[in-house]
Parts: sequence; C-alpha cells; structure tokens
Amino acid sequence: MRISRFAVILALVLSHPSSFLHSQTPTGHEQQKAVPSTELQLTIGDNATTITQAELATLPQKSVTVHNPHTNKDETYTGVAVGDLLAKHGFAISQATHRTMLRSYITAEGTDRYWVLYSVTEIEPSEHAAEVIVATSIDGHALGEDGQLKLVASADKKPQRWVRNLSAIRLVTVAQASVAR
Ligand SMILES: Nc1nc2c(c(=O)[nH]1)N[C@H]1C(S)=C(S)[C@@H](COP(=O)(O)O)O[C@H]1N2
Ligand SMILES: [Mo]
Repeated sequence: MRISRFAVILALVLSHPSSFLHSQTPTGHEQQKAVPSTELQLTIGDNATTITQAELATLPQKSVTVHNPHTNKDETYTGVAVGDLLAKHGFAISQATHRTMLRSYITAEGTDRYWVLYSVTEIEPSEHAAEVIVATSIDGHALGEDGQLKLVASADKKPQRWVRNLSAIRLVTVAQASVAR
C-alpha cells in the first residue's frame, strides 16, 4: 500500500500536536527573555552620561508602593527619583528652566527597545503628585527577571509605563518656533 506524503504529515501532527499547534507568537503577558539591564544611559540634550548602580546607591532612596494589576499584589519598589537624576545631571528645576520643563519630555527605554514617554512636568515632585523612580529593588530584594533597573510610576492605573530592564532615559525639549512665550 502506498502511503501518501499527506498521510505521513498528518500522522506527525497528530502524534506531536504541541510541536505544531503552538505558535511562537507571545500571548498575554508572556515575556521573551530580555537582556538584563546593568546601567543607565542618561541623555539630556547633547550631554550623555552613564549612571551606574554604584552612583544610584549614593543618591537619596525613595520607596513607592504600587498595585500591580497583573499579579494583583502590592509591590514596594525602592530606588532614585528620576527628577533627582535630571537635577544632578544638568536639568534642575528653577525659575530659569520652568518653562523649558513644561515643554520637555523623557523617553525611557528597556534593553528590548520597549519605550514609553513621560512629560518632565509629571515626573517632577515639585509639580506633580506621582513618584517616578528608577527602582533597584522590589520588596527588599533584587529585581530578578526585571533586570537591575526598572522604571516605576506610582500613579498610573496600569503597569504599561513601567519599564523593565531600563537602560536609557533621554530628555527632549520640544521646540515650537511659533510660540513666543
Ligand atoms: N522592557 C519592557 N518593559 C515593559 C514591557 C515590555 O514589553 N518591555 N511591557 C509593558 C507593558 S505593556 C506592561 S502591561 C507591563 C507588564 O508588566 P508585567 O508583565 O511585569 O506584569 O510591563 C511594561 N513594561
Ligand atoms: Mo501591557
């Protein structure tokens, strides 16, 4: 009896369904293994600095407790306020920079190139109630799968602007020539 090629393929699929039926497309909140973050590139205008864990450890530590709707748990993250990093590296809020602040944003990017945007006004403690930190620990221990650095914001209702494996923050001021004041 001649076994057709079709019958052979059908038999293979039926005997090993998981090999054929599971697509490689990630679903839900499955994550691909990301490259762990180790340090942070901070770029303010033309000025790029590398911020190490050792430097973060010398800066004032803030803790924020947030509710993670995915795990349905409260999580306490500890790290350094993004505003403090900006102030230390060339963008302190003063009367002279206040308007520039109102017209600036940061992008925060992970090692997997996922990135999000915050206006600078909403990360400045003097301007906005939310706390936005570069976290180095969660509940008193290392971040584990989330890398060594993670951006966390206290007031977002969803974790979509938290950035695991945070590796870069860039500050951009929007130039709008038609606006005189
Ligand atoms: N680096 C990185 N951070 C990320 C993402 C991502 O794909 N890469 N996804 C975001 C989105 S859309 C959500 S909802 C949360 C999911 O976080 P969790 O899977 O840790 O609950 O992480 C956010 N931070
Ligand atoms: Mo998401």
